[in-house]
Amino acid sequence: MGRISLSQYLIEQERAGAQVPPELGLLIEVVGRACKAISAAVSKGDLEGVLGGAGTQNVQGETQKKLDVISNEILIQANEWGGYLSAMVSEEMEKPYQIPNRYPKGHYLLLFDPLDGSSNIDVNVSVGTIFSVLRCPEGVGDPDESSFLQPGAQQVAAGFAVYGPSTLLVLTVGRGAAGFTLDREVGSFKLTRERIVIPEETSEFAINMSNMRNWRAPIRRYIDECLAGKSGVRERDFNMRWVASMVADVYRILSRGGVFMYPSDLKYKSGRLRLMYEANPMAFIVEQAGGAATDGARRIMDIQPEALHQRVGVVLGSKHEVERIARYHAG
Ligand code: AFP
Repeated sequence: MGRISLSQYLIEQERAGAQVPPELGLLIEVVGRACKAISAAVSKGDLEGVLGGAGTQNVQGETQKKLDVISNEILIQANEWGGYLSAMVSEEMEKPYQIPNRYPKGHYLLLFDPLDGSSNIDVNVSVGTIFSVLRCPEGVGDPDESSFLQPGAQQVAAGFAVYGPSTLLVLTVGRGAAGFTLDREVGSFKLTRERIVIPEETSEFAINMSNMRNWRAPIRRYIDECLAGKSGVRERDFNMRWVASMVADVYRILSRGGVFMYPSDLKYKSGRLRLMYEANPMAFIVEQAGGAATDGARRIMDIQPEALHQRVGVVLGSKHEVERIARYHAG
C-alpha cells in the first residue's frame, strides 16, 4: 500500500479520536502548502537573489534576511482568506495580524516563526518553519495580544518543516507526533514516520558551547559531566551536535535521541528562544514523541505567557536527560 497524504492522515486522526475538525484540518493543510512554497523559495538560493539581508530589522531587533520577509508573506497570504483564523502572530511582526474584513474569521489563532535558523540560510545549512495553533477565546471577535497569551498546554496542533536534503514536516494534533516527506514529483507531503518516539536515553547533546562562560551552575555541571566521558560520573562518552537551526537539531533528536539546550544564562537572562512560536510548538511535539521539554526546571507548556515575543530557556529531548538537568536545577 502506498504512503498516505497529509490530508488522509488528518482525516484518519479525526476518525481515531483526535480533535481535528474540518476547519483545523484545512488550516494545517494550508500551512503545509505554504511550507512547500517556502521550500521552493529557499531552494532558489543565489539563483534569484533571495539570499542576504532585507535591510530591515524585526521586532526582536534582529536583522531580517530577505527570506525571512518572503516566508512571512507566504504564510500570511496563504492563511488570511481561509475563514478558520481570527488572527496570526509571527516572529517577524510586532503586533498580531488581524484577518482583513473582506475575509470571514474563524476559531483559531496561528503563530509561527516563518524561517527558523535564518542566520544559516546564506551558507546553505538547513532552515525551517515552526508553527503553533491555539483556539481563539470564546466570544473574542478581534483578538489582541492577550488572546494569544495561553500556556503551551492549550495548543490544539503544532508542527515544523525542515528545508534540508529533503523537505520534511513534523506534526502533532495531540495523538502522537508524525513525520511527512515532500514528494516533489506529485507536490504533496507523504507520511513517512507514523509515530515518532524519542529514545529516553542518549549520549548526544546540543548546545552552543561558545556561551559556556555565561552558563549557570546546573547547565555547567551537566555539560562538564558529559565532557568527562567514560572516566566521569556518566561512565560513557558523549557526542555533540549544534546546527544553530532549532528545526534541524530537534528533528535529529526526534530521530535518534539527544538533548537540546538553549538555557537562560548571564547573557540571555530570559533565554534566547521565543516561547510562543518556538519553544511551545517544539515542546508539544517532543512530549507527544515521549520526550520532555522544560526551561531547565519548569515544564515549558505550563508557563503562563506574559508577552507575545517573550523568550524562555529551553532544555528538551530524551526524557531521562531532561529530568536529570531538572534535578540539577532543583539541587
Ligand atoms: P536565527 O533564526 O536568528 O538564525 O536563530 C535561530 C535560533 O532561534 C534557533 O533556531 C537556534 O537553535 C538558535 O537560534 C541558534 O542560536 P545561536 O546562533 O546563538 O547558536
